[in-house]
Formats: sequence, C-alpha cells, structure tokens
Amino acid sequence: MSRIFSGIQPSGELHIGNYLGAVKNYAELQRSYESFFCIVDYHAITIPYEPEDLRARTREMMVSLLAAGLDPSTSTIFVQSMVPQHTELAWIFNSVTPLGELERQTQYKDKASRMESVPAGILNYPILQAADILLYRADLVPVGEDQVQHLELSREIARRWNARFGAEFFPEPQAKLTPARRIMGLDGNAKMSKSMGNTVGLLEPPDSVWEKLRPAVTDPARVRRTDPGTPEVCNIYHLHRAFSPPDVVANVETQCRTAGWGCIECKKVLFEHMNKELAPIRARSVEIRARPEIVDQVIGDGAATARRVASETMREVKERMGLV
Ligand code: AQP
Repeated sequence: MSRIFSGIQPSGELHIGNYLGAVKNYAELQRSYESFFCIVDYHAITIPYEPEDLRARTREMMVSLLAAGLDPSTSTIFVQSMVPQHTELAWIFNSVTPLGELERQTQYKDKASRMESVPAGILNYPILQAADILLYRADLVPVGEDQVQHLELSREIARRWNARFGAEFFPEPQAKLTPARRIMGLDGNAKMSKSMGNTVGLLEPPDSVWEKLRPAVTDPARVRRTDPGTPEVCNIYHLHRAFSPPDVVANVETQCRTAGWGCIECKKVLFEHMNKELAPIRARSVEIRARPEIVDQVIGDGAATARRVASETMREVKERMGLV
C-alpha cells in the first residue's frame, strides 16, 4: 500500500483554504492509503509566537483535524516535536541540500521580504519538510498549490541523498492536489493564509462567517446590480465550486453572466451551502473538545506509531551513512 504524509502548521486556526486545499483530501485519501498526518509545530516556531498559545493551538488543531474527518483508527495523526527523528533527519539533509536551491524558494523570498531579521529556520524550512515526508518514505503528499515548489525540492533532496548513500532508499514524493488547489483570501488579493489575516476559520460561528463574506471582493466589473459579470474571475464563484452542488454552480454561472442575481444574493446562496458542509464539522468539534481524554489518546498513540516507523528509517539511514 502506498503511503501518504502531510503536515499542517499550528500557527493559527485551521481555515477553509487549508480545508479545501488539503484536509478534505486527507479525509478521502486515508481510506485508500497508509496515512501519516502531522501537526508541524517545529515549523510554526520559525515566526514569533507565545509558548502558551502554541500549546493551545496545537491541541486545537488536533480537535479541528478530528472534527474534519481524520480517523485515528486508520491514520497516524501526531505532533512533530514528539518525534525527534524529524530534526535528526533534517540535519542530515542539510548536508546534501544546495544553499542556492533554498534561496530560490518563492515562499522564502516572500516571507523574508516582510521581515527585518530573517531566522535561518525560514530558509531551512523545506529541509525539515523533506525530512518530515521522507522519514515515513511517503510516495504521495496531499497539499495545496503553494507547496508544490517545496515538494520539488524534497524530491531533489531524496535524489541527492539516494545518489550518495543508497539508490532508491527514499521514494521521490509526488504532490496530490485537490480541484481547490489555491483558495484566495476574501480580500481577493492573495491566497488565504494564516499570516495574511484574510482567513475564514473552519470552525468559525456562522454569524462571523457571514460578516466576512458579505463585504468580500467579487468581480470588479459588477459595479451596479445590473452589470453582468464573469464568474471565473470572482472568488465567490470559486468558493461555490468548492462548497455548492453542481446544479447550483451552473445556476450561479448563469445568474452572474446575466446579472440575474446581485452579488449579495450569490453570497447568500454560498453561505447556505458552506453552512451545510461546515455545521456538522463544528458540531463534532464541540463533542471532541468536551472529551479531552480522546485528544490525549490520539496524540499519544500517534506519536508512538510515528516514532516506531521513524526510528526504523533512521536506523537504515545511519547505517548507510557510516554514523555509529
Ligand atoms: N489558500 C490555500 N488554498 C489551498 N490550500 C492551502 N493551504 C494553505 N493555504 C491554502 C494548504 O494547507 C496545508 C497546510 O498549510 P500549512 O498551515 O502547513 O502551511 P501554509 O501554507 O503556510 O498555511 P498558511 O495558512 O498559508 O500559513 P502561513 O500564512 O503561515 O504561510 C498545506 O498543504 C497548504 O498547501
């Protein structure tokens, strides 16, 4: 059975971009693949944070993942810092990764351009990410489009290590994208992203979701209610494609092109369908939060399974590298 690995940072709440671009796919794929899903807290410490917040967000991320349908009876769901082999393998990969490749990463350039002093962890992030994936020798990585370049680097690292120490030991992991591979923020300017503050939380109460949806940017050509629009350029249309059934999406297209609906009507229909999908997830999160022992058990069991697989990989890696 092929293996999948994917990680998610506890740097903020799980948002609908994370959900549509990655987590919804996890819930599907876990039925067909041996799955490892990781809350990557070591990645989250590369930006300023408060220790107590991080602890709380890590736990809350676990609640959100379980509420979104990850099943600990078939998948290994765990916290990165509880499995020390991640950082061990990352150090090893430091020795085969060219600096120039790291400096070329778009996400590094974006983040570094917004910082006064850039921690080395921001540059080395893709090395730890390669270690996360390859520690489990995963073939497939369900991610959003923003991670495709990093994955290319993971493949390069696998190739370089294999060429030097052990042909074919690490597979070259491939990205597994969803149709909603890149969800834009409601400002329409940039991808929905925790660090941009333009997110809609997966567990956000409906009133607050509507508060954000109502003023969200639509097709700029629709200045007046009677102006026809082009659905493909409208973020709300793309959210319809993610949340609404096909007949509703087809109707949205017609109503937009013919100015049959105003943008507010279109958003109301979207809100209704978002709610249909998100209400059961919100309800499950309340049940899970009320039973902290379940969360503790998933965290403990996940770490134990992950450590077992990870230490087996590290044993072979060290053996092949002449490390005692
Ligand atoms: N807007 C998005 N559309 C589709 N997929 C997305 N992902 C993130 N944003 C979008 C995917 O969600 C998974 C987990 O993301 P992450 O938390 O590990 O990393 P991220 O990409 O850094 O998420 P953010 O919200 O954008 O955080 P910041 O602002 O800290 O960079 C990944 O598979 C990602 O592709």
